[in-house]
Amino acid sequence: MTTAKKFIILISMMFIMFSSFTAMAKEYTAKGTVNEIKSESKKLTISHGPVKGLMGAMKMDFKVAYPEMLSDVNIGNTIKFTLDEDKKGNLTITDLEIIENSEKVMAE
Ligand SMILES: [Cu+2]
Repeated sequence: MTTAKKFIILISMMFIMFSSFTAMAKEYTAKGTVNEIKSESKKLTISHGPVKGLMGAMKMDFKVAYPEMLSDVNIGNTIKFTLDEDKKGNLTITDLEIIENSEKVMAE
């Protein structure tokens, strides 16, 4: 086998591996208001706005990736957060930031 052929096969394999990897985890960005901080279960109850491609506006619990994230927020804070969806459809907040000027995020 020529070096060029080996190289093409290697590139193809890398591409296949990369595409299956990106297909495993999906990421979404959402906005919401913190209703409750559940330290024991590492969850935040959030009234969130519509999440494009995932779900409409509702109030629900989200698990946070790191427990420290729970102390970054206060009840009533409006936050912008990143949701990670794994293969099984489990959602985890992997990043969040408090939005200074709290705007209405729930569709009314
Ligand atoms: Cu929801």
